[in-house]
Amino acid sequence: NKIHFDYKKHENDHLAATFCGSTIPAPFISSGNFLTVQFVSDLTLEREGFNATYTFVDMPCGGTYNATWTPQNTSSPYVSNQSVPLSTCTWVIEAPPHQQVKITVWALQLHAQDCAQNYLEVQDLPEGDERVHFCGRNLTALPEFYSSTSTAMVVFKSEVLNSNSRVSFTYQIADCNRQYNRAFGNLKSPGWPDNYNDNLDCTIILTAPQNHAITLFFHSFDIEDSSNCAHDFLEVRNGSSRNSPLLGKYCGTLQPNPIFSQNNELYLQFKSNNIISSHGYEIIWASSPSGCGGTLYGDSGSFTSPGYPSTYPNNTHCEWTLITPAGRPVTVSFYFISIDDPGDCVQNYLILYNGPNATSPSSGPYCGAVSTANTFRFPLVILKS
Ligand SMILES: [Ca+2]
Repeated sequence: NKIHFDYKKHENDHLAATFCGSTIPAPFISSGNFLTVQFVSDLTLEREGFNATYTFVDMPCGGTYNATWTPQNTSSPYVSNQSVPLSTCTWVIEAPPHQQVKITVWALQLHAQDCAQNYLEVQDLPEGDERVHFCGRNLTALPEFYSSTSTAMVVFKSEVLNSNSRVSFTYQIADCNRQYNRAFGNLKSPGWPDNYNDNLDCTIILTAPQNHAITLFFHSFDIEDSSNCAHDFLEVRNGSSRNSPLLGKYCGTLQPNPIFSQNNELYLQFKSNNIISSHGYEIIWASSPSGCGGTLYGDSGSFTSPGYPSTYPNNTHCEWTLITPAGRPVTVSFYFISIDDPGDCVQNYLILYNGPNATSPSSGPYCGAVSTANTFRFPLVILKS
């Protein structure tokens, strides 16, 4: 028979402690304004159980807040000439159903570089696709965070709270505009997997690291079909503005071919008119210095060699690392390969590794022309020509 003390709002959050026997547990302080206590007993032996008292305490920071369309600020308290020992502050930011939360961290100082004791973490609740973790020395790049669910959680952990250890951020309901400064991610139409709304005009700007080129792979696509895509459409431009060269304008249900950018920026615009909506889109994007490959992140997706369905160029070296959010094994299926090689797969080949790098056990190399369904549980895929 045991008691769980749990500062969680949803399954899979933080289990704080489990107790049984007759030793009285020490007082427990939650990190936010919620605490779940679970009492479980089995089929045998009955005892008195437990009694407990609870009260609130003034915490230095954290709590549950409702996001509004107007940005609101919150901070850890400013402590000027003393140090307050601190463990964790947790903010839970809730948006209305079917909306997302936008978090903008505009100041972050950490007491020490020990990443286990001093960090800022922002993630979806319950745990979804999005999670960012800041610690150590490099705190200059603080990208905006958009939740994929209607709730975001901000955790600030620090050994002490003082003028050199603090965080300030803004939270609000996210509109459909996005600006991502990172190497890879997923894009879903607003409301996904439900239909998108009418009268949307959303701008999405992808900025990968310098010298990277971006690839967009369309995983699902269903936008109201109309002549010249005049009603609803997704436009992709090679650059960072509305005036950048147009790479494609898409609508209907035909899945667009992958898009290979020429530099590290892509500008997407998604527009819907005032009548008829569809399912929308799900896009996986990756980037790398070689113009192909990169990290592919998500529950499921698809990817191709560079230029596909045209031919790949000579001197290709692409490495894709496949990561699933829950850390489950990755399954890769090939329906078609056409890689020209004299036959020994030494110069031109596709190879898979069952681990994070090329020292892991491999499958392949493969070359030639094959059109059978081959399935692998390997997360690293390399194409060389
Ligand atoms: Ca429409």
